[in-house]
Amino acid sequence: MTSQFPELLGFPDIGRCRVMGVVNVTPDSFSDGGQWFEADKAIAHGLELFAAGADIVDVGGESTRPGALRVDPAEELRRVLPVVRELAAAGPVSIDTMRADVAEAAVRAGARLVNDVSGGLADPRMVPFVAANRLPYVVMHWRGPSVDMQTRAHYDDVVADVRREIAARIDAVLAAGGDFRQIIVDPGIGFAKRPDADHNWALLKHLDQLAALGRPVLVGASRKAFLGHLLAGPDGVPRPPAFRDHASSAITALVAAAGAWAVRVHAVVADVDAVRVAARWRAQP
Ligand code: PMM
Repeated sequence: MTSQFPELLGFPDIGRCRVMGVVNVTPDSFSDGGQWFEADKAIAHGLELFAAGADIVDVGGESTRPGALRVDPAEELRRVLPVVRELAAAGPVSIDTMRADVAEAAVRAGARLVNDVSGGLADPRMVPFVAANRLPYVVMHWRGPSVDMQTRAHYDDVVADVRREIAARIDAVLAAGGDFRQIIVDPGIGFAKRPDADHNWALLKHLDQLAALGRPVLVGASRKAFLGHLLAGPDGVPRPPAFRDHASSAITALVAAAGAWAVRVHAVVADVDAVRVAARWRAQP
């Protein structure tokens, strides 16, 4: 990947990979389910992430773990809005949602980036909304709802297939009148990707193929199942999510050195150092 990030509306280049800290206002996320389900706890956690050096805090009210069912839209709004409003006063906030109504309310409450794991496929009103408002918009690779997404983890060539499917979603944003410079792409680590196959590793190793689409790349690998699988003990039992942070930071260093625009992570502190190491690494001729 090149040393400069492509221009992104609303987010000037800071010369290194950004750290996006995660606040899941959900009872059931795989990584931190229930810990930040109450608004005051979620807000306190988001403020801690900013204090620890997060460049962006990503607030979500719907779990997308494999097998998860959709949350009711009114409940999703109830979960995220007070948290977005409070955190947006402290720093840049992104809203992690597949719903245009939730995105719109969150943007009104101060969110500056829309992170849609469905890449606009889940809600037909999402792409027209972000396009009309020229909002920075994460287009993640997605093949359908979490409830049975792992049944769709079939690829001829995972890197080429994911790239082609993301390119189609970029085209959808442009066809709706959107701006190329508002788009961020994301390979969707763990989404219709098998933890015991090459899928996630191939995408991470070949991020340059995704970057060749001409847009900044966001990577969300933190605590995901492929790391639990890698770090399984001699009994073959996957390492639990709470014990995957060192491996997550190692991924941060690797993808930041490879030119990722941002990493979406849970633990933040080590990742903040990792992106600085990677920036220095990249600066060295
Ligand atoms: N992963 C999760 C949720 N939102 N958003 C983006 N852009 N990329 C991701 O990989 C991603 C995401 C699921 O992880 P979590 O349950 O720990 O939030």
